[in-house]
Amino acid sequence: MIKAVLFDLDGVIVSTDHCHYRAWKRMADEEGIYFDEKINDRLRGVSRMASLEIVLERATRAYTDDEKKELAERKNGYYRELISELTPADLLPGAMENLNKLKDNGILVAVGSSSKNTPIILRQIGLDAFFDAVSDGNNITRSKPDPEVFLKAAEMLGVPPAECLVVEDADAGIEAGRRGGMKTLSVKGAAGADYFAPDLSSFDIYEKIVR
Ligand code: B16
Ligand code: MG
Repeated sequence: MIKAVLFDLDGVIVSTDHCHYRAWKRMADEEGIYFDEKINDRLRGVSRMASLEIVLERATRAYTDDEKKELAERKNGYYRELISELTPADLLPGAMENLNKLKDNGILVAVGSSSKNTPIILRQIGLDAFFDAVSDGNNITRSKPDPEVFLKAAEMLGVPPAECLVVEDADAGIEAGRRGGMKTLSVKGAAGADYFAPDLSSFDIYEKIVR
């Protein structure tokens, strides 16, 4: 029944949360905008410009569109500096084991990420040639919770959505998978999924769901 597994990147395969946090925090501090970990949690799975709008909820003045573009670019520059230090050791526990087991059993694997930095992150963690398809922030016009990123991944693989499983750490990502007509597995407590796992180190996707 399940022929392909579509993995979210940030929070499922690798954790760049702290990199996003430090980059947004540096930009917000420079602008005198209050920002903390709790606000950062709301940015999980959300596109860069939508994230900026959340950060700017605490701003004390309005920003023009050009200024917003500059703020997003500045944050991304800081973020790029931080992710340039990622290595394969930053893969989240259980991610590689699950990916290898699925592949070894003939299941297709893809990335479905909101991040425009997906190609850089995959290169840093040594997985740039691993996946059967990569759908990311560079090939979509609508961000999660819209299903576009996962529908494009399924299309690249040539697998009907109903035969795909989406693995996500964000509520927006689970909603995207569901709206795309896919089965969903939540890690780290994302809400609304068909299946739940605390993290991938204690969960064998092939044995528990696919097989
Ligand atoms: P970028 P995912 C998402 O990745 C992150 O969770 C989210 O925090 C970030 O704002 C978004 O990518 C866009 O990232 O600025 O690199 O394009 O969880 O969908 O893999
Ligand atoms: Mg994520």
